[in-house]
Amino acid sequence: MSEQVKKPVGIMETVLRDAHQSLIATRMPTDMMLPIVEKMDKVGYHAVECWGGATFDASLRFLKEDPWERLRKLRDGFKNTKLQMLFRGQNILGYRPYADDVVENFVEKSVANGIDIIRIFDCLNDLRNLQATVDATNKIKAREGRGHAQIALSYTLGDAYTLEYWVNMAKKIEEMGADSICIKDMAGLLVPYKAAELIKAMKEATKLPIQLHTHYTSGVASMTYLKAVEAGVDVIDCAISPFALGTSQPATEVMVETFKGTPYDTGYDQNVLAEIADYFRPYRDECLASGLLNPKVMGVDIKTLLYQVPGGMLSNMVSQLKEQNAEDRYYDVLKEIPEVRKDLGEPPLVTPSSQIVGTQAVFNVLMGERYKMATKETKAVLRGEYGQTVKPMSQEVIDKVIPGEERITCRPADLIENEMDKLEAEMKEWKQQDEDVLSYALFPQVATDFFKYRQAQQEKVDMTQADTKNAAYPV
Ligand SMILES: [Mn+2]
Repeated sequence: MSEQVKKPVGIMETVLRDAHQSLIATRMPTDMMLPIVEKMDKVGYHAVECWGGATFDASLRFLKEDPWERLRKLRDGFKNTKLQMLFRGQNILGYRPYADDVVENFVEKSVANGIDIIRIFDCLNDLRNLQATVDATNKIKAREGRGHAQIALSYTLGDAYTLEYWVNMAKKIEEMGADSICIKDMAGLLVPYKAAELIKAMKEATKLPIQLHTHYTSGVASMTYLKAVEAGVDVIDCAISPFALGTSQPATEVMVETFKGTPYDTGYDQNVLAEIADYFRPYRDECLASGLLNPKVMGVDIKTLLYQVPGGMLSNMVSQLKEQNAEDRYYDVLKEIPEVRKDLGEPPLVTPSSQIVGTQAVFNVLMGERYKMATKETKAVLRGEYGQTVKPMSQEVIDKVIPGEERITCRPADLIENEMDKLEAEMKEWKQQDEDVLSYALFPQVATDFFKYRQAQQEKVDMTQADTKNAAYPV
């Protein structure tokens, strides 16, 4: 590119979603967010990610907040900035596949309450699991002129994941009617020169804008962004410095400064960014002091690159081994993880496939025989209930774990009947807004507990008398 041609890179700010999900278990309350919204709205971010992922679950479960209410308040404050959410394809924001009517309804309500851009991913990169969400978004776009469907490819390494694989996926995404593509590198596996190669090849294959999402876990992320931007990536995901680095994203201010005076100059005002950082810094200190932010997650974890296992999955595995008094088997399990992943068709390791592969690897090692016991989820993956994997699954393992059982090859949601009416009937005594049905659909127990809490609050129950531990609120 000649020095004269300007191509400012966009930044999506993640502090209101992924940054606090990655560093402080998604515990930032709405009250912490609202006072800084007006300032954040002045930056000119490409978008602010503020919803979806674990924020929905954590709001209801731990913060006793209505996530829909949070979204409406943020929408009120952000007058000029696009709001983005993360959506797990057919699993929406939950952990099981839902019928298409729930997916469509959720997309409708997300946009109606303030979301502009929906980033949709599938843990197997099975694009069929993303079509219903893309279609629902496009329907709104045709009707109202707003709504943007971004398909995210879960980035991973392995024999099947060649440059051709990613390029073909980019072409298919364009055909599906998505508005943009994201490369979602949840474990920080994408190294700088590979990123340049990947972005260049994908930009040649598609006209769609490409956004890059990574985590600082392995320590290479800001260099990866530099090479990706030089190769033509359109948007990068960053977090304001007090909630950047470690298991979070590269720091916004650092990337802004890096590209200053180059064709990629963001044009953002460092003074405004500094004020935003000043606002969040005392909260970071508070999180450190309370232990909510563990300094351990702020370092470089090079094991991520060595074993290609996301950090969260490693810590899960360690706690599972601890429970079984089998911490000495750590390295055996680490060796078993890629084997299980291969047996299951070499999927990316991202929620929920990461938990499925990790737990099965622990079982295989501790039982002394591979697949002597298989989890419910491993069986479901082998039956095809999560979708199609990039490589075939091991026939030997299929024969051992689900002998003689029927396997499905269709889009899994084709077998799920519409369920909105049934869900609404189940929860109608608590319904105060249409969105409540969707909260209930995703987390039936947690949402019901929240509805009880909400009702108790509205009826001015003395909360000191409420048995919050057992979610019992005297009404
Ligand atoms: Mn992420």
